[in-house]
Amino acid sequence: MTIDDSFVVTPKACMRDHRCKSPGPLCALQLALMLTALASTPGLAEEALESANAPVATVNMDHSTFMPGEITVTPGTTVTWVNKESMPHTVVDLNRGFRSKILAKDGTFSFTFTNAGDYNYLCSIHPNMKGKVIVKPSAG
Ligand SMILES: [Cu+2]
Repeated sequence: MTIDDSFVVTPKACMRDHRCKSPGPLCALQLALMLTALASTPGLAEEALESANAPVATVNMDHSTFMPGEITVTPGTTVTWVNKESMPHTVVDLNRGFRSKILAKDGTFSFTFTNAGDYNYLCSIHPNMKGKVIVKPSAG
């Protein structure tokens, strides 16, 4: 996966790595443009966040438990569930936003959360095995 350099450059990175073709002011301009995009258009903001950080999180399944059972992420985060045990499990959103196939040992399922909200899910094989993903924009 390639990341557009224009979105990963920060003033600090400029100072440290000299990755910008021109010095400081252009970096500041790029940052300002990015922040403007973040502030004004939610759709672009999500794309920018995704390219800038490509945030990821992992939830393990072991002992018929989602761990962590509750996780808070920012919009654009890709959560990957990993089944650590031989017991088969699934990941099923109660609101049908996502649904994995049956995951054998070492099987994984990923879903990218673009919209803020609470996502309660369970394992359809073991309905008592529940988890929750909370998606909310980071403060500031
Ligand atoms: Cu299960």
